[in-house]
Amino acid sequence: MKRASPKGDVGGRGVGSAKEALRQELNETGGKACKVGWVAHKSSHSLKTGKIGFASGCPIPIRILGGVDFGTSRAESRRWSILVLSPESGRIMACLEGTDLTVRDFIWAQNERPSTGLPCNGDVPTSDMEGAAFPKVDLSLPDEELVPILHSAASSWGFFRIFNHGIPETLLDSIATHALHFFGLPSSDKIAIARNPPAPLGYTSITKSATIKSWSEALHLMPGEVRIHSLFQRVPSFQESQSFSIDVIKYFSLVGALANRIITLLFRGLMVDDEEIKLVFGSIDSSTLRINHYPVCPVADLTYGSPPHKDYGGLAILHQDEIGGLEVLKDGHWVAVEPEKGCLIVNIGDVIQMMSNGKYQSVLHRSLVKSSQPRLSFVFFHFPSDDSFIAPMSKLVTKDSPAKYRSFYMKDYISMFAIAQKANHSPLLFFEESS
Ligand SMILES: O=C(O)CCC(=O)C(=O)O
Repeated sequence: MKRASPKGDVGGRGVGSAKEALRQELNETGGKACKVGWVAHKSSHSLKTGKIGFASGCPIPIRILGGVDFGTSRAESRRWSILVLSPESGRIMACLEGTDLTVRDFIWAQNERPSTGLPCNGDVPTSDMEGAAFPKVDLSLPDEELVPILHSAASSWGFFRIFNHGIPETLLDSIATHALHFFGLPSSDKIAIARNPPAPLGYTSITKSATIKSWSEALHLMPGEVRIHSLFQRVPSFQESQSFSIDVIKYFSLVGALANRIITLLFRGLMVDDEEIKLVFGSIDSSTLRINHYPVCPVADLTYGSPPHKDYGGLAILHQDEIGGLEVLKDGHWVAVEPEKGCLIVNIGDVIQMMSNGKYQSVLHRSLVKSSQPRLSFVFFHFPSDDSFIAPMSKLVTKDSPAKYRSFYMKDYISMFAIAQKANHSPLLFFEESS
């Protein structure tokens, strides 16, 4: 195979001939030549005019599909985009614009890849543990029946599915549709609201998250009509921003109430009074919504959409589309959480682990990406407000079960997050009694 230089000398073939060349390749090799084609292009203008180029830095087999004149500017030639083409149709399935990265930047070390996984004790890792029944909870049951069910699910798995949760399917679908339109905008539009940590709101591009090698882009939102409206005003091309904002505001209110109900019932299962929980989780003002978009990935088995992590807030409630990719670590095995229409997925975060004095555990989870389809998920993270005082609940601290954690104000805990993230652990580790 001929490798073209970054200056692009392969001669400006159009999309039609590129598709034809790809089809021919696939025919000749019995469809094994390549799963996806990688090409670089200069700008969306050259894309529109049908000029596509060559691959670079790609560790999997590459086909030269066509050529493009990269112009004379060096800077311009470095701002490549990555296109993923369907081998069947030659159709463009994903386009990551304006990135200096190569696919290689997303590849994890051999022993950290999804197929090798985390502690599997030498067993062959599996994404679906035989006999493991991922808990599923019907929230239409009366509270007194739910208390032991939720207690059992949270104690054994730290993760569970919920249905009959009261959030309309139409609202979930509408948020997903609007979000996909947002992610479909040119990156130059999306980065108008680029998130600048510690600022909590905004867009994170695949480029920005590359230090932790996540094949994902995300939109981070917080409650507050004015806050959300003014954010989207900065993206005029996002024409449905108003209806999206209305959906998001409605969702915050519904999912926030849902999270509070679940947390209250979980703590009832530990004999903790509702009022004590309300003091910490009564408001959703510090909670966030992260909408994750995982584009089609040509090195899906070598990278993650979201690498193994625990959630450091209180409780998370996730909605995923029908593609699937979420996996939870259970007894040393990664278990796939299959998508199920109408269900949401709940997991315990570090703050609830702390308040329950370790009775409920925050569990490692990860999301995988696909080489054939993009995926969308959105996660509501329920955080206590910054001035909340967090401590193991007094009823759960006894002579036989001493406090495992030192108390903290939420703002102090959050301020440790950046340091903790660099060391790849939870800020909770700083507050363990033994440390
Ligand atoms: O998208 C997923 O399946 C998981 C997302 C997640 O864990 C996160 O955003 O923290």
